[in-house]
Amino acid sequence: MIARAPDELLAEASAGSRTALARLITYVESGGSNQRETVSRAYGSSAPFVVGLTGPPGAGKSTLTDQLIKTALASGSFDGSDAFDQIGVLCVDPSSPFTGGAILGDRIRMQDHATNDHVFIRSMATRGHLGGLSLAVPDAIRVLGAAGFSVVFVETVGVGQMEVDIASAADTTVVVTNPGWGDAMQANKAGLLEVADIFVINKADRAGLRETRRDLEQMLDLGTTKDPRPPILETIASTGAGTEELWRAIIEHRRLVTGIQHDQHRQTQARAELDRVLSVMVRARIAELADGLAYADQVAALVAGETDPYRAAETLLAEA
Ligand SMILES: Nc1nc2c(ncn2[C@@H]2O[C@H](COP(=O)(O)OP(=O)(O)O)[C@@H](O)[C@H]2O)c(=O)[nH]1
Ligand SMILES: [Mg+2]
Repeated sequence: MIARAPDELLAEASAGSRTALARLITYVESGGSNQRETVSRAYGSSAPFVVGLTGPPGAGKSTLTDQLIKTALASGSFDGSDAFDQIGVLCVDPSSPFTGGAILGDRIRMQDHATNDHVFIRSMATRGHLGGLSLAVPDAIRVLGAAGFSVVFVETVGVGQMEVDIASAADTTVVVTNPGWGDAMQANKAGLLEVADIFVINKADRAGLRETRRDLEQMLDLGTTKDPRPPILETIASTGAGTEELWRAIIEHRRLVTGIQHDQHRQTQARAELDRVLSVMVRARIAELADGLAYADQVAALVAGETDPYRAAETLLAEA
């Protein structure tokens, strides 16, 4: 297959071609020169509003996203100032393979929208290049922005470093929990507090709601640095109960980051963007060094007791 040029594909994607859009996202997943070209072409366009939904498998993130899409399409930002008529969804689940059950489930659950002209759903996967999803997801968000999407939902699992990286690309991050998860949340406290702008207790139809709310409140009392304090909402995604309130809370947070917190928000995001790319480039540099003859020499010298690791590293960096 002949590789198409990113600028041509971007023009087609903006004109509504989903095939072109899908190809561009494959470019950013694959790395290399097409990724670079795609990002540099897409970067100047206005960024979409990005809502991250993160939480353990089975918490109800996809079901909730599905409900939020309906609300966003129907209500926009409620006051008529924004209509969100092009919505992107990026599903990131590194724990399940590209064709695995969870993703397939997501596809089926969101099937209503899959055939909807206003919604584009894509599962993201690493294609084995350095940096992987922590670069590909923010890049894909840019591509969607350039193609005219005004809102992008990003679904991620858990709160590892990669999810924190991805969360830093979101404007508003919703952490999805369930009743009965007090202990599980204590274990991840630092990560949750770092990323959450809004907490949701989904499956509010289940037992243990009150205890989970109390645990969350306590966690926020002790550790939140967010201003304003993240609200804790309750939803039953399977029926839609509470999802309009959740969308209102998301819109309210959006108002903050596009309003009085705008400059600070942009600074934070620009730093995070730069740090993500820098860290991938530095790691690539290390991999390159480790592949060379000089590196093998230093390993041999270490084994022979002729140097120490600091001297060895300094020698390698000086020669590079
Ligand atoms: N009882 C109940 N089940 C729910 C609710 N929300 C989602 N589910 C179910 O929980 C399961 C996992 O949902 P899913 O959206 O795939 O979770 P994800 O892995 O976080 O994306 C599905 O069977 C949903 O139908 C809820 O509010 N109440
Ligand atoms: Mg899901």
